[in-house]
Amino acid sequence: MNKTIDEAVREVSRDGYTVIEDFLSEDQLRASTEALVKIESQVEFGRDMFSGTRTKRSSNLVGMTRSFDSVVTDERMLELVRGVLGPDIQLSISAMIKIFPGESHQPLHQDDGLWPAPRPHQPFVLNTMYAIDDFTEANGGTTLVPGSHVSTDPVNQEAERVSVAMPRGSVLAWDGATWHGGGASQDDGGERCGLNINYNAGWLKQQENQFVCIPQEVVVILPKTLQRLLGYQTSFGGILGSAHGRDPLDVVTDRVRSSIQEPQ
Ligand SMILES: O=C(O)CCC(=O)C(=O)O
Repeated sequence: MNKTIDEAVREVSRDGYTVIEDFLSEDQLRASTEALVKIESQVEFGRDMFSGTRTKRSSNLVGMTRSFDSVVTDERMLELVRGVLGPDIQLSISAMIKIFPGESHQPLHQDDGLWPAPRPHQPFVLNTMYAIDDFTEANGGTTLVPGSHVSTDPVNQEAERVSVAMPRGSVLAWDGATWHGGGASQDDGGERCGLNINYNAGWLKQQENQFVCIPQEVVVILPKTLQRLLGYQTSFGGILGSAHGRDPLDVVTDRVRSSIQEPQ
């Protein structure tokens, strides 16, 4: 890694984003690459300017395969997420975004605009994009408007964007308030596959409904850190998010176990 997690947290706070090189291990990269090749072969290009007519997307990756578990639960990343959002965090959405040659700039937007909170507000969304290919200005590397996370007004769509160039295995992390968008890709720019894992504060609704996307029979066999990130957790001393006054993970585990034991 080319910086410490503390430095990365400070950059997100100051600039709205950070890039950490050499983040993914060889195993994480191999597993992610292999899984994304399969996933990508099953999806079509988007149909509008926002999703990108030369972009392929797939979401609910955690519901599809176990290949990304070690990335989603990577302790270094969770330290970064907690450093920005505070201790109570969860997974919001897991997705693939692959841009192909000929794509145009995605409109600038803020990812935390899904939650109608007046600005300025504390950071409550922290998004990541892992470079599964090298990201370059030519192949649609993510673009951002530095410092725009503190703006209370919408930025101009013509605002100057910084294009993130980062080698395969790096990760870009940004405050959900930072104005950004997928980059334009030149005809000879090559393809750019990104693994997009987004987190939000544990007290918010998740972008992707993890309780529906991942069957409870699967949830109970996942690593504890992932179970908690999916939302099977409480905060405020066990009050917020409880189930029948209990830890929701205990309730789900008991339910799945008893359904397995009961004769049909
Ligand atoms: O693909 C990218 O680099 C960013 C995509 C993005 O911001 C989005 O689809 O919301």
